[in-house]
Amino acid sequence: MDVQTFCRVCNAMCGLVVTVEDEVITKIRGDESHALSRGYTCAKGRSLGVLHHDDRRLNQPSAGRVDTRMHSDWDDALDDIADRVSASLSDHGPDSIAMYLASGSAFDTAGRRAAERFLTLLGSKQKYTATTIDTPSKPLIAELVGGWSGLTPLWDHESSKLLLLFGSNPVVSHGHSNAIPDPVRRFREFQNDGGALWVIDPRRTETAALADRHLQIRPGSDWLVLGWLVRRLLEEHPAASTLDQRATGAESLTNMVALFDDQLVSTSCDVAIESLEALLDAVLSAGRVSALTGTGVSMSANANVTEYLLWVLHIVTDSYDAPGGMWFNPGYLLRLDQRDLPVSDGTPEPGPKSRPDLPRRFGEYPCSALVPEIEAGNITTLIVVGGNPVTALPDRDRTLAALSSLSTLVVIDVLPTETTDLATHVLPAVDQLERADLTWLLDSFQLAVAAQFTEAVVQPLHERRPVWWMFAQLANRLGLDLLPRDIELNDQTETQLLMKVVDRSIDPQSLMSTPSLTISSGAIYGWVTANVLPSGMWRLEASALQTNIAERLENPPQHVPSVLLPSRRLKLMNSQFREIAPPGGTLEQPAIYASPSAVAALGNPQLASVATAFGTITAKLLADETLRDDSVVLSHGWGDANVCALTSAATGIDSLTGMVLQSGLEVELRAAD
Ligand SMILES: Nc1nc2c(c(=O)[nH]1)N[C@H]1C(S)=C(S)[C@@H](COP(=O)(O)OP(=O)(O)OC[C@H]3O[C@@H](n4cnc5c(=O)[nH]c(N)nc54)[C@H](O)[C@@H]3O)O[C@H]1N2
Ligand SMILES: Nc1nc2c(c(=O)[nH]1)N[C@H]1C(S)=C(S)[C@@H](COP(=O)(O)OP(=O)(O)OC[C@H]3O[C@@H](n4cnc5c(=O)[nH]c(N)nc54)[C@H](O)[C@@H]3O)O[C@H]1N2
Ligand code: SF4
Ligand SMILES: [Mo]
Repeated sequence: MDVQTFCRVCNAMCGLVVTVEDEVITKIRGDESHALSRGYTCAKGRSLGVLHHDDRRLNQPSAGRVDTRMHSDWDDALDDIADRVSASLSDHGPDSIAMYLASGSAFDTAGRRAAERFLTLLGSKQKYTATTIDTPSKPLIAELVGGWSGLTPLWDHESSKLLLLFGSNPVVSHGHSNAIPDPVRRFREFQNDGGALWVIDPRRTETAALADRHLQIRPGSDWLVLGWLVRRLLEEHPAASTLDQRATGAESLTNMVALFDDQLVSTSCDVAIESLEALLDAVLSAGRVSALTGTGVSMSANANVTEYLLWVLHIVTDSYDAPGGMWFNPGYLLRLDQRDLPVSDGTPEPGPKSRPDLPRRFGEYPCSALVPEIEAGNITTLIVVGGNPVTALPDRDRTLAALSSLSTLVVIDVLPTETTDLATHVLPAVDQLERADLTWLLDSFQLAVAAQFTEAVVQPLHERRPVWWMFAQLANRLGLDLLPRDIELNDQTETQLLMKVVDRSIDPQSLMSTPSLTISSGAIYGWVTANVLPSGMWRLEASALQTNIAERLENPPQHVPSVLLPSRRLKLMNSQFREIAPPGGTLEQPAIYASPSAVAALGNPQLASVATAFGTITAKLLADETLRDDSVVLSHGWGDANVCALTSAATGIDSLTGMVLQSGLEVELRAAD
């Protein structure tokens, strides 16, 4: 039997057709009828059957630290956790209980909603998500310039004529905040329709290989390219003359960008001025522009200023909320255009008790505060929902010590990880093919106003349970009303919980009765300008950022021997799929990549080490001709070769978002044979 469903590993959420025989998944292929992924899948999506049946899966709850851990039945495990939560509440108050919600929960609509509601019902403010590890500059700039942190500009893939990618590699990642399924075919179609793709990246990435132009800039210099571009566009772009009609703060901006002179920018970026002039010409001839950043920018020290100048670029060229530029997807399910959004001037709340200086924004504390809060004894109970903080947070050794010191660490996952190793309780979640679901949380990251509902493809194996069920059970034990009043705990609960979301959608009937993706429209324009922007105007003044840019201009990027670049691997999703090979395929292995001349300079060793003041990682060394000589790649997510051993809060925390800087670190590359 073939069942239509969709992949819930990454934002692209590709359509899948899963062949099931007697509850055994025998094949997974791309769904040709899915209007956005059009039959495309990657190895991860095709290996979900392997994951479903894998021997290493967590199949039963267990309790105790790893060396004395025992299997337990669900009732005992939940009773024990509920007792501990209750004791934490009465002894130390609600903020002693924290939750880390990450990639493995972002696509579990019922589970994610239940987990967040559980924390809210407890009255705890201790919410942490992966957003503050890799993306906080995006909601920050959206809030400062657009008034609401949830505004996500999207590439208008049907009408734009110019796409600029700064530090993003969608051919491998399928997009950072924009979901870009079927990337190769999609970029080729865009080019065949007259669109130009420019990639700005220190590595000649898989995406750069397809691009019309690649600017192989010095790491950390994107903001100079953008500042320079804005200066010239203010002088030469026709839309600049009407800037005062759509934005406030144009004057201070004009004064600030006057400092980006040709010589300074070209030298600092290590790019010929002719290439920058060609970029300017491309923008002038396209008129409007779509430009996106990825982790090469968003996890670096320059994240906020780069994102700010990127927004300025769009606003100066009148490219936001307008055809041919970028649009804002209100979401098929989220219906942002129908809601009163909490418009704000960007003033944060203070951070948690031990670190009030680490700002609380977007309803969560930054992940950089999690370990300090545990160390201070403020958090005694942590619940991890679909995350692997040991390979995601900076300061690996400090993270290990802090997590080990917790009196209760509940980890909800599908496989054993470095984090389940530290848990006091491990709860086995259903995998994505074992649950009904909806494309919900990432609704407004999609290339169309679209959504999909799926039934569970197979029954859960063993004692695996849905995440929503775990929190409903815990809530019951604590006397909290987690489920809506009209929903009871039975076989229908999962679908009923999802129906609550569907009911608010554009067309509930068609969504529930169509097994493939339902699209209501492509790009739509105008709702942000009309409903969200304060007085219909973008705010360019952002004085904290302008001051920051002025300071940076006094000390522009210079040559350093080796900089560590972040990079996704096609077969992995962060630390996921390290041990799950696609059918007929092989596993990914950790490796350090450096340019052929950097490798030769070390004497062509087999092994190399990458070191910072905080740690050293050794792995196989491979020459990679796509890299600049000053750039080194070691992807994150590995157990032994964990790059998080190299990063530390001491290397710098961004003061506006509390993000630890994990991209663009200066490292030392050494032979290790
Ligand atoms: N296959 C796969 N897909 C994934 C993931 C995965 O692990 N594997 N993870 C998912 C997640 S959580 C995320 S956040 C997204 C990330 O999605 P992307 O951001 O698109 O992916 P990255 O590979 O991290 O791309 C970062 C790029 O920045 C470049 N870079 C490094 N430093 C600089 C710099 O200073 N300036 C510029 N211009 N470029 C720089 C790097 O060379 C690299 O090409 O991917 C998602 N998709
Ligand atoms: N130094 C450095 N650090 C980084 C990065 C970097 O580039 N460099 N990248 C960062 C980025 S972009 C991100 S997003 C974070 C990622 O941080 P995390 O999201 O914490 O990392 P993942 O490894 O994706 O962990 C997801 C977990 O969810 C589990 N899981 C999978 N499916 C399910 C499911 O259906 N249900 C449940 N309950 N669990 C499931 C997986 O087994 C896995 O253990 O890490 C970041 N850390
Ligand atoms: S790109 Fe791969 S991992 Fe992402 S949704 Fe598609 S099949 Fe799944
Ligand atoms: Mo991420």
